[in-house]
Amino acid sequence: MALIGDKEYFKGIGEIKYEGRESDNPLAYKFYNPEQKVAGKTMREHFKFAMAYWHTLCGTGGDPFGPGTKNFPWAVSSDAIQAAKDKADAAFEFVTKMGFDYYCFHDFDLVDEADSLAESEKRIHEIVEYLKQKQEASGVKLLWGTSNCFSNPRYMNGAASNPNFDVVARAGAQVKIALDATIALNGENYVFWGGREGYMSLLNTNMKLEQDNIGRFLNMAKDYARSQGFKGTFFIEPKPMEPTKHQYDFDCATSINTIREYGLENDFKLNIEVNHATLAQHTFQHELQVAANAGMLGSIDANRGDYQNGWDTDQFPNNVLETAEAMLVFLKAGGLQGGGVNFDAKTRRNSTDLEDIFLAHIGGADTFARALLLADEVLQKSSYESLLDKRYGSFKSGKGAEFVAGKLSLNDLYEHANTHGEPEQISGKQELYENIINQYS
Ligand code: XLS
Ligand code: NI
Ligand code: NI
Repeated sequence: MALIGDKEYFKGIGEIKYEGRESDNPLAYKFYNPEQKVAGKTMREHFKFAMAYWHTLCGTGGDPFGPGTKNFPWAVSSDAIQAAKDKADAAFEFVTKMGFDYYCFHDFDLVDEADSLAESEKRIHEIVEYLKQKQEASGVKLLWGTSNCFSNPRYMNGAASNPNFDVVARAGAQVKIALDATIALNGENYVFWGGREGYMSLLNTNMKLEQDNIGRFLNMAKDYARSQGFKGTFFIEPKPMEPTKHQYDFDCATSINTIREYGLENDFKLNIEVNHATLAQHTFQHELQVAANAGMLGSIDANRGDYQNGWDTDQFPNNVLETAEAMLVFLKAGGLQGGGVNFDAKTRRNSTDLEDIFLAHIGGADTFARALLLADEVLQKSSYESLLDKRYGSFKSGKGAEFVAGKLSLNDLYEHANTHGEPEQISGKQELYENIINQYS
């Protein structure tokens, strides 16, 4: 591990290896075997696991009731650039030790925002040069970049949807700088999560203008990035609420409408987060399927919520059966288009050992790996596919096939119904499907 010199942050932890489910080494993969092939691709290729800079390096555990609890040894320098370099060293040491290939960031995860736009841009340039060297030395790549246009108080009324043009322009400048950074680092994708793009009360909101402004803004960003040679995919990351009451990118279906309404369908796909899906009262697999149906299954933010409360708790994935249902959709859709599986997840406030960050990511990777293996077995060995096929068998021949081919009129349906009597009762067999998933777990 040539990268890591005397400045090792995660001391006593070496490279995390696959040891199989019999291993009792907590710092080893039990199911994630990067080179193992599943459905024609290695697990490494299927997942493209990524570390989220914001949670892993910046999130010290503060909540509305108290400050951070975690003392990160890379967060000590009072010099912004030095602190940013220390953080980058810790980031690359972590990703390398995990055996992951990717990381993701917001602009101001990399380095603290300065007092002026010009100084902030200078800082970003400096840290991007440093990251370039780190990428080259380690082979670690940038899955996506994004811009934090929601934390600074100037964005309290939104960024691209702000009622004040000056703020919209400021957000534009920030996105331009973040795009430049992403392109300079060969970022494979660029994400728009609509932080405060939404509203709290319709009384003071011109929704039509705000949404049209978002459409204009996204088109400008896309045109600029393309003019700079960016070849990757743009993602919208849906979320129904938090921080605003009504977010404009509520869920996948809503975001697909935004993409189509503003003519972005050739450049944009979706980045789907588990906890955002459940906040929208959907399942994660539902959201993946909606995206896949539109050819927009781009990337995943892996985490999970909590059954007993209703906010974005961003916990690490650990529910194999639920993830397996998602992996069924994932495999049948042929995987992700351009993106990967980014752990947008944080350890709990009282998980204060540096080791916990490793344990959390190992658990997340193992959950996805085990779920992928389970889903693949179900598709290969069980009657699942044939059951599903049989359920829709009436559309394969006769009038059903003509209906699917668009050859029937409403009158034809009327004739058919009149000559066929009461339709036979056919069970949906949900419990049988559920038992099959269980059988292969
Ligand atoms: C917040 C979002 C955010 C995006 C990136 O809920 O998940 O972290 O992934 O801006
Ligand atoms: Ni996210
Ligand atoms: Ni989130």
